[in-house]
Amino acid sequence: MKGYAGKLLRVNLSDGKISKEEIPESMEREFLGGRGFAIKLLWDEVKKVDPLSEKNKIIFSTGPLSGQLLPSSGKMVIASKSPLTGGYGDGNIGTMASVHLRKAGYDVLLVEGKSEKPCYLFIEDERAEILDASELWGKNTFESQDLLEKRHGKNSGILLIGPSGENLIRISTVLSQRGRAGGRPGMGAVMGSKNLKAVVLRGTGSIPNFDDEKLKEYAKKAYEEIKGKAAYPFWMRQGTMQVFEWCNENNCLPTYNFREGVFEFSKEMDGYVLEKLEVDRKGCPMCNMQCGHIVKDIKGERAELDYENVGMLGPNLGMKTLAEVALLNRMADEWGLDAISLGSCIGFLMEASEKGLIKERISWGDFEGTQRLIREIGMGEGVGALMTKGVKSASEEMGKDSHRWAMHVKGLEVSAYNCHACPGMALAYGTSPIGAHHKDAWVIAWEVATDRFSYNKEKVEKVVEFQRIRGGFFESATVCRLPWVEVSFGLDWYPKFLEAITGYHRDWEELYRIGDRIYALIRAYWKREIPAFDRSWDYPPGRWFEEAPSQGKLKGIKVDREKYDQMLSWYYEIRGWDQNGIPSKETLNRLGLGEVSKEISL
Ligand code: PTT
Ligand code: SF4
Repeated sequence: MKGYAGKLLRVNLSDGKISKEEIPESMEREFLGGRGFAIKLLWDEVKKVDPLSEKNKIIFSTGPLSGQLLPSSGKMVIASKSPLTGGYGDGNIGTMASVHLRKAGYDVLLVEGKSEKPCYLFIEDERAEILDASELWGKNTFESQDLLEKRHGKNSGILLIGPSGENLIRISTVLSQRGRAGGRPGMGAVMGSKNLKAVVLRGTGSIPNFDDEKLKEYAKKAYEEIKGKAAYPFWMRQGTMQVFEWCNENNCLPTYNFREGVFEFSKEMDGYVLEKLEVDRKGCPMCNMQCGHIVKDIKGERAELDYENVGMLGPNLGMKTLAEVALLNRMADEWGLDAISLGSCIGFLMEASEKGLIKERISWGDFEGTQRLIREIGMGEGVGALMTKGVKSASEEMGKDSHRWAMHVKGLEVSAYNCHACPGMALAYGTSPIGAHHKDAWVIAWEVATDRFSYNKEKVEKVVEFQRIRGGFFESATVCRLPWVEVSFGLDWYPKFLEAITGYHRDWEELYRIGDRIYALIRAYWKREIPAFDRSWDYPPGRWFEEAPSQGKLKGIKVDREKYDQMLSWYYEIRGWDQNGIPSKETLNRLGLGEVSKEISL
């Protein structure tokens, strides 16, 4: 189909074989790209393997909209069987690597096997080589990025891991461009397990679109429309950090390991403080909403801040200033640790220390102690060894009811929204296809603006609708969703873009169906890889049901378990899944996934 390179580059690090493969047109039609391609490949090729063994594969996947001359299109999905959760895992990263992969003539790069020695991949159009990375191994992501840019030129797309990925710490992510990060469910550890330090991409070709002139015309109008939106000026001032103040006002800020929803030092680290500290701005390719806000941290180093990082490394740990948080964020980036999971792990340790469950003394707001913990977690040493596999595993090891305040779903740590009074958002976390990430259904703003306390079916429908658009469409077309989410850029643009690119008209109904297919296959994947997988995996952490916050206007409120249970049942009904959250035979057949039933014994 037009708009796709139609090619996958397969690199086997065990035997050094590199091959180009055709992507069947049926896969483009049924799975669109990005996450869709990733789950199809994992379903077909990665069965019942240890995620950190050489049998696992890591997929760098783009969609028809990636790398195009269109707003916010420089995105890529990185997916694998997750070493953190044991199920499907992926992340979405904004990077020049996306553009270069497409221009080099590929939609997907798939890496399998394991190199004997540290290596990195260099791909430049037709050329693809596995190169020695011994000089890079052990270096942090900033040093490695510098070195690779020196070697291959600044205009390269570079994806890399830090020392934590090398050390197989399962909360390790993949970094690019000194501050873009993607692959929360341990994608950095998967690269580490393959001795793969980095991927460097350079492409000089063009994407074979159906109608480039139309696309140019659309792009011009679309960029203008975005700039003209009422929300645009404030977005340009604060980016994702505009959410910080809103969260505090609405008691959703993750505070003291999600015990509270409001923070006494919030005025020291909100979007207005960011504006004062900002020294530079950057972002993903092709974007006129550049949301990478760079500040100087407390030691004068540059750090890129986003709301999630600040929420999890700030109030969640009781830090008192944004400059301190910036330093912790910079450390997470250097080590290649996912900042959300890192904040959750450290919050868990602080609470464990307060409760006397570990020997180490680390109190809320202990800035020096937190830096030490980051190093220990990155190395898997000292008390950090407890966190090698994230908070779920740490709480299982610790026992003493600590699972009640280990903030995760399916093993992935909860991102920065406290949901004690947001049952709809709690359901979004519970049913997210990778574990507790907000990316598939950030319903919280809509929920707070409508009726945050109710448990009605409309909320469940909203979760499904958002998952279809965000988790289905944006992750598979593989473009940034923020123009739509943050400045109300019209959704009706996207079928038009797709048609100009592929020459094939797909309306939203069909795009929803593709999203449903992807979701059903991801569900089936969880079930096949974890036979015990059932309804109990779709619940948010115990804390939101059992322990109400003691501060703020919503003190005393918690999620009602029975009512949550009802919402979950509605959710399964809408999706056509059984009451254990497994797609029924009829649903699989309807979505063209009939073959899948056999492998999950339906
Ligand atoms: C994403 C998650 C997020 S989501 C943030 S901040 W956010 C954290 N950023 C980290 C970081 O930085 N350093 C670090 N060491 N760890 C980090 N972990 C966290 O990772 C990001 C933007 C943002 S900023 C968001 S919401 C949107 N996410 C999108 C998405 O998921 N899909 C999509 N189609 N478009 C999106 N647009 C926005 O992209 P994960 P990025 Mg990221 C320093 O990948 O695994 O999903 O985790 O991609 O290039 O950094 O852009 O308030
Ligand atoms: Fe990247 Fe931000 Fe632009 Fe999205 S809005 S493409 S995350 S810079």
